[in-house]
Amino acid sequence: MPAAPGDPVTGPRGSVRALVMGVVNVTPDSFSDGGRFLDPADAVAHGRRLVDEGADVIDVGGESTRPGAEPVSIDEEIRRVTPVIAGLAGTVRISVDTRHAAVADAAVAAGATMVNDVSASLHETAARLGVAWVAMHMQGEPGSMQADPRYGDVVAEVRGHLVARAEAAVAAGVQEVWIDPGFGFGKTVEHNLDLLARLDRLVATGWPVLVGTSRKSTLGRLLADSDGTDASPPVDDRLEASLATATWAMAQGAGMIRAHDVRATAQAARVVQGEITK
Ligand code: HH2
Repeated sequence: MPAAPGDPVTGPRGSVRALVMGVVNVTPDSFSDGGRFLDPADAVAHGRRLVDEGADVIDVGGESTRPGAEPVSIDEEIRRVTPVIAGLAGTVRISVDTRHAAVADAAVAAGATMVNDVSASLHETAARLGVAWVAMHMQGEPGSMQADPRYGDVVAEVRGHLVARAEAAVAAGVQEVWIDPGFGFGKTVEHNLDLLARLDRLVATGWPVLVGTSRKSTLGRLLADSDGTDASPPVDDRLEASLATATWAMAQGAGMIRAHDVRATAQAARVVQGEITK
């Protein structure tokens, strides 16, 4: 039996609102907010701002996983994330965005209660630490994943992989498991759109689904196509597509949306749920 998602928010008509995971990247090179929150005080202030804007969870990351990103040492990743997690813990639920068990250990010691794992391999660490675990699908490694991603049936393959990882996590003792199709992680624009179109197939597994399309390059392509300019807008000018895809995902039954633009995403979540009635 899939684990229940954490703290669902129920609306006046009994509908369940999708949770909003706000992103705080303590990195010099993240594709969207790289270099803006390298100072822990700035990162904590940004996290608090996102909580005020309606974030239910703050996802703190110390390593960019954008295509071609430079790897960071474990020590450096720990040095980046732990003061920020400690500064935010107690005010909001914290997840740590990491592929490394040692970083997860340090992050949980600092106050994180969820491991957001783009490698989908840290289930035993999450079980040992007694925290929630996100299994995200990625084909390949960040350095080369966009070189030539290939699938027979992308929806079936991602679904099968995530269900197997979720079952392994429960067998290892993880109490709360989320699955995430990993938009942009070893996928072409067409793969991403197929996964989005058939998100209901992931939701139908019964595992709570996390979706992160926010500001990604596929959305830049869609916006360029939609206004006929053929020019992809800059990352911080992709709000319409981020909200459109987040709203679609919520309507398909996604339980949590990972977003940079938290105020607008949280408002969209309340609208979808029917909390706003006038
Ligand atoms: N996307 C990114 C990072 N972590 N985690 C999950 N579960 N799902 C995602 O789609 C996802 C993720 C990439 O976005 P960002 O953190 O803004 O960029 P970067 O990897 O460059 O730090």
